[in-house]
Amino acid sequence: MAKPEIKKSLQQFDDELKQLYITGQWQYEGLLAACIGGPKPRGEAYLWPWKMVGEKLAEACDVLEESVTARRSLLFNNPGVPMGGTTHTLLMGIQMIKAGEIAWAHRHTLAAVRFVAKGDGKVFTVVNGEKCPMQPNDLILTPQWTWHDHQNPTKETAMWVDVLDVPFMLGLNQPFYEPYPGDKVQAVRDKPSEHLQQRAGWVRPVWENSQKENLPLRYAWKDVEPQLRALADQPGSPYDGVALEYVNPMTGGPTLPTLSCWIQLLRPGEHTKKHRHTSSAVYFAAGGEGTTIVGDKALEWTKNDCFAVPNWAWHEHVNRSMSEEALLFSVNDSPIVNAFGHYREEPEVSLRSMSIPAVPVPKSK
Ligand code: GTQ
Ligand code: FE2
Repeated sequence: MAKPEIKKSLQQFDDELKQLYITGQWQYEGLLAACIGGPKPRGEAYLWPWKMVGEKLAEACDVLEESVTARRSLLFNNPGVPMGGTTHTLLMGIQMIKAGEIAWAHRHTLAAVRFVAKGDGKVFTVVNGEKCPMQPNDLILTPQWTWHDHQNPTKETAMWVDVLDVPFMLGLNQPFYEPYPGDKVQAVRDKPSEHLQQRAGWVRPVWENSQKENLPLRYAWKDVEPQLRALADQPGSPYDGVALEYVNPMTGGPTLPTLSCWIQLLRPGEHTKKHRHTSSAVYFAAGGEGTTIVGDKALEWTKNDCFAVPNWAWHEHVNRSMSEEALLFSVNDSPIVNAFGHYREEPEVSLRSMSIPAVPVPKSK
């Protein structure tokens, strides 16, 4: 059979396709390049020092007169994430609320967590009518589409770390937002029998269906700290030290569908082994001083510093002090990565890989 006459060159054909908003797979150079050799870490290892952020927050208190519905929150943009975000999925910031102020009630599809840096327990966030006191190191959840307002009836400025799944949610184009109708603040559940938090506890009413979403709302430091202390003599994770995940007791799963929160104790002089994983994380130094080495960059942190560890970047943590403990609060996107079975870690999967201590048996004589 005679070969059909070639009427146009491949180049001409590709140009024609382009006019029609089509690309031939052979032209899709970016796809192959992106896949070969695995992910390039998205964003940079970057640190926002408290020394600078604290000054800017103080200025924000003057410039932004009332926190109102526009929260007085300084949000950290990773210089390597042009779309905006502290990592490619997570947004971290520090929010400050002056004495007597109210951050108005609203809700959004973005999920958020708050880790308290300054507050005396009379400061509170209301979540779906539940009053959640905010004491240092308390973790308060405002899950997706829950009403929330923040109030500071004290005489002191309060502040906390905000972490939201903003870049992930905007990537999926799922933003919805509503101000609370009619008032600055939402109605509060005042009957103890209608409080939500204990419905996530050891016992629950037999006549109610158990709600798995939006519970619990508060992890009080007074409950978490003793657990952390009690586990401090264990070997811990070789990569993360004595790291605890804030679990959802209703599902047994992560803190929120998109966010996993961790509290991590590095013992004096502890230097963890180096690893990398497909989840990204944002950190808040809650105490002590240390260095997190990410690739060839050393992030030196002290209390109230925030930093980002991009996904698939090699990293290790060091407690620089030989006498003091260091405490890191962090939030990672492993629930998103895990939801589709994409969690990978090198040199080994360390999460949930070790056995619980064995049943003690007396030594034979
Ligand atoms: O406190 O409700 O940092 O809605 C960003 C968005 C805080 C909040 C942020 C928010 C909030
Ligand atoms: Fe909000």
